[in-house]
Amino acid sequence: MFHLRTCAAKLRPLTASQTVKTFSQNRPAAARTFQQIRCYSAPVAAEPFLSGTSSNYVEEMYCAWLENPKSVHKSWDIFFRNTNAGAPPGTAYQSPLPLSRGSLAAVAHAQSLVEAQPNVDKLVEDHLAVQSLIRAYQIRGHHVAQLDPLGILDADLDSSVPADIISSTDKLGFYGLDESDLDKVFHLPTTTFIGGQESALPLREIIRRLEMAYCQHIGVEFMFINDLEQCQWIRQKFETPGIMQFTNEEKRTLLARLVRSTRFEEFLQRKWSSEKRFGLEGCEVLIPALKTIIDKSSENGVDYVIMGMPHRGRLNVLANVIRKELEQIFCQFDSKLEAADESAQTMLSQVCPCPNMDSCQALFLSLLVTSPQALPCPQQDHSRLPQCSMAWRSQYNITKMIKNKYHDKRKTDYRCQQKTDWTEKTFWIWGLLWCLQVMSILLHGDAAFAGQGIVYETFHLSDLPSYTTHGTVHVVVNNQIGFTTDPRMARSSPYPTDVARVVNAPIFHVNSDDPEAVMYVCKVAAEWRSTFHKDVVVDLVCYRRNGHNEMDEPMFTQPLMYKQIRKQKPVLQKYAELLVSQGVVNQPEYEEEISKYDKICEEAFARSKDEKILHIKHWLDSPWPGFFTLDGQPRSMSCPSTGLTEDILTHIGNVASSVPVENFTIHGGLSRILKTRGEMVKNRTVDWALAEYMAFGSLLKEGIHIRLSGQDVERGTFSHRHHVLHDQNVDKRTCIPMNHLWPNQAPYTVCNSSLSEYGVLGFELGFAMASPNALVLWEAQFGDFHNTAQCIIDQFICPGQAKWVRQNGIVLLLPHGMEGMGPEHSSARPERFLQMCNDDPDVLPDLKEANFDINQLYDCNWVVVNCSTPGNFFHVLRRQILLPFRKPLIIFTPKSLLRHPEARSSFDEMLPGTHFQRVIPEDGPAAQNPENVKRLLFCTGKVYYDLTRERKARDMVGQVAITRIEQLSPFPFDLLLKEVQKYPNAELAWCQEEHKNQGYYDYVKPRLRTTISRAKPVWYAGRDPAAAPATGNKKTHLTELQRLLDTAFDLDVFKNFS
Ligand SMILES: Cc1ncc(C[n+]2csc(CCOP(=O)(O)OP(=O)(O)O)c2C)c(N)n1
Ligand SMILES: [Mg+2]
Repeated sequence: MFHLRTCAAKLRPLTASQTVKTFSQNRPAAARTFQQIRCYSAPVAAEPFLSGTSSNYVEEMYCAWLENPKSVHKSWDIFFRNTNAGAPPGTAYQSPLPLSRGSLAAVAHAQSLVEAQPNVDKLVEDHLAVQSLIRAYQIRGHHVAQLDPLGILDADLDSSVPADIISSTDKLGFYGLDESDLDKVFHLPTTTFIGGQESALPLREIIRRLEMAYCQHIGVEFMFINDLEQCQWIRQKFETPGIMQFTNEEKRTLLARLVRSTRFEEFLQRKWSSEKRFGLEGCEVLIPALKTIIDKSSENGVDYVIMGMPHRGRLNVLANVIRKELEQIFCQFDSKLEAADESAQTMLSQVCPCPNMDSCQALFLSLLVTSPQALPCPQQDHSRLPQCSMAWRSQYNITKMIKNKYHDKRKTDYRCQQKTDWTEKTFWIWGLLWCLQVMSILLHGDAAFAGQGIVYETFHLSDLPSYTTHGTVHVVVNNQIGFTTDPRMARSSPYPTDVARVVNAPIFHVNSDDPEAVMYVCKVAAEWRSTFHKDVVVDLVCYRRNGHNEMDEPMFTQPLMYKQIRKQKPVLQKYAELLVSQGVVNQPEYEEEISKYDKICEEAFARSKDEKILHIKHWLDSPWPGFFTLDGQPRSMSCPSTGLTEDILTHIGNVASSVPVENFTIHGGLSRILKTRGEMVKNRTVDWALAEYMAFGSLLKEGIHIRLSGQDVERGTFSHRHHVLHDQNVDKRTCIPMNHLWPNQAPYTVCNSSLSEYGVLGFELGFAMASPNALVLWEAQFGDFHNTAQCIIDQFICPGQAKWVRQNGIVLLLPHGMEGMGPEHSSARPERFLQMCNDDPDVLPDLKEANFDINQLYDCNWVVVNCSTPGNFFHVLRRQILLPFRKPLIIFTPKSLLRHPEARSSFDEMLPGTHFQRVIPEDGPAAQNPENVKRLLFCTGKVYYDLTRERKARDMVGQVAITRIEQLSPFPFDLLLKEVQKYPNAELAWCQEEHKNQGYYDYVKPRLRTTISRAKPVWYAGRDPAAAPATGNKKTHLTELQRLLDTAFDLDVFKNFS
């Protein structure tokens, strides 16, 4: 388990005569060029050994020799001179030609020179070996870096030393070198900066400097990056001799920050020793690390940082990075604290502006914290708090939300600046500016970083044009344990951070007991982000001084590790001793710093006792200014008509059926589709795609940014949408007609996503959170696949307002319908969404209440609809924005109805004064003579069309009424009561195409019964219960469908059950 140390320290120091200066050519490092130019003279180029890597090496030396003949070894100097003078290929080494033919004296002179030089083959090999050796350190040096502060573990889970790292002199043999070569001088390749101003060094010094760069307390993983400029940038940052220097002032600041971090945890431990707080002890360096990243980024133009983090050290980050008032934090521990705000059940989402950052004045920090355990929940018995429930998943869900919050902030702020040209091009120029100002930092635990697949999913979003944040700085609190699980049982990759390699993010592992090394890598990470706008990872290799929480006994499971931890001197103490020994601070100054901060904590603690009420809104960052009243209430409790004028409908329809740019050739099939659209517009009708167009286009006119994201949404999985046109003759030339609708419209973003539901839905949720003035829609390819994003739905969308104290108007479009497409492409699982609705099935609300429908919407946790007409789909999309508050909207969208000739709506259903119909009542012959109706069938969605066809075929239009419930939740009790009362002689049945244990039945039945005070039964016509959502056999599908229709229209079928 102990690292073998490399041998450089044991190697003899250089003697004065061997100092590198002797070999210096005083060529500035910057003069080196990375672009190699083939520039040998013809004879040199023709030398037989000049092939492969050796040719690069000799070429480089040749260039150096041309600049300054003394810069290369004497032997090479002679060789180049000879070959330049005309030595034929292959002969220059063995018997060089005389410099001047015919002169015996010259022949003899040249001969003596050749005899004086060493075996040139060996020389070339040695130089190549040294090049390989340098490269080996760059690639694998981190494996031997001393990363574990405890000195007993291996951060890469491997105690062996790679064969090509020189851990003892006998390993020189790996390169065909031996001890006698240690004092030979070697020319340095351009791919290293260890020389500083020197271009050649003795081997001994080369190894020593490589060790200094790669094998101390920093392990740099970067050689997988396939961009030369980026690799050179990193090499320069870590290899340049003496680059890691700190001024005394910087050292004192670092010490002061460590004092705060450490003493804060100690204070909490003293005051609330029996509370679980998931303290930072063992990684106190996190606080100065974050502050360094923020400071450095701020210097580079960042003025808004959005941070996401898990449980570990959360209070400390709030106190010492966000600078949340200490009394506000301390009062959370008071179990008598009352919640002032509605819905404030848990103190989960803590986001706050921070106007008084000490490090940069205009900096605002938003912190999203995720786990309920770090802060005690008011009105809850702490001892029974669920163990970290979903903290982990939350952490990564937050990842995407953060990324989107960032993304959307760019757009909304851009709009605030009243930029009117919303073309994609200008947007991206602004995007580049924004990436200088807004940045995200994500914190992770080691076990979760390696284990949670969402980390991989979001890394893959990091460079996609519509999802990038232009570089997130990831900080891993790598305490080398996950709860009680040893990393060797928790991951198969060497490091917990290996997942970041897929996006070429550099990874800086650092021993967190070396605070200066930590500050240095944080500084480099921030610079990387501001230089390349890409992700970067800082892996703080640390330990966890206590158990998983303060109540846990770690010795049960990690006895040896914890014996070592007990002996471990805290990092603050170590660093203070170092600075005292260096004379940077003296002991009294250090002690004063400690007592100053302790006093701050004590005073805040005294003040915290005055806090009696918890105001959740004080912990929130973006309260959607202007959207709510100052009290946080909706500005009204009504919704205007969602209809539009004929002119607007026609204009949008015309753009939707045209190509609004010149010389743009579209596919012939698409021309036909657009032509059909044009005809529909002339006929004043819309199908599904056109209805969506009308809704989006009209909201854009009103300044609402629309973002539609998901797999293949641009064309539409079912090839019905075609929002992005592709020129058939010019590669990658596209046109988005939706962005050509109005002169000053808001932007329309439609983006095909990566094949990730979890990552992408989380991203969109964050987007929707940033502003109420954006309609953000995520479409599943098939509704079935939302299940891979279940955490986002369960933990964020469903309980959003209650748990996170934030409204969110995200829209989920979930293609759904039993159409014989098998068990993976049929069901968006309506039963799951309905089961999570927060209304009480057994309580009939006050139907006489003013604005009953809007109040219902305000009280619900989400809205679930299944529209049967394009017109209603249009209205519900517009209502989502015209409502004075925001709720998530789940829409089960159709597949076959997209092209169903009856699934059309007239403009008349979309004109001013019209609105979304929660229920579409029967309006045929049955409604004319309601007392003749024997059965009132309730249904939702596509099955309506099957039912009406069957009813017509059976000639039962007068006997069976069919009423569509378009808004399933909140349940339209008021309208359904009227429907039931209208048909006094009808028996009631619910008809659905889904299996009985699925679909809507379990949700609808008790609510319908409550509506009619349980006066009648509510029968079921549909498929039998089943485990799978649908059969894979087409014939079985059709048989099942016919059976359910038979039941629906057999007026005697329920007689035996009465
Ligand atoms: C999705 C999920 N799975 C499991 C847990 C339970 N859990 C909470 S913390 C934790 C260990 C996390 O280890 P690590 O990521 O290394 O962070 P550390 O606690 O060591 O800082 C586990 C398994 C959880 N909260 N969420
Ligand atoms: Mg851990």
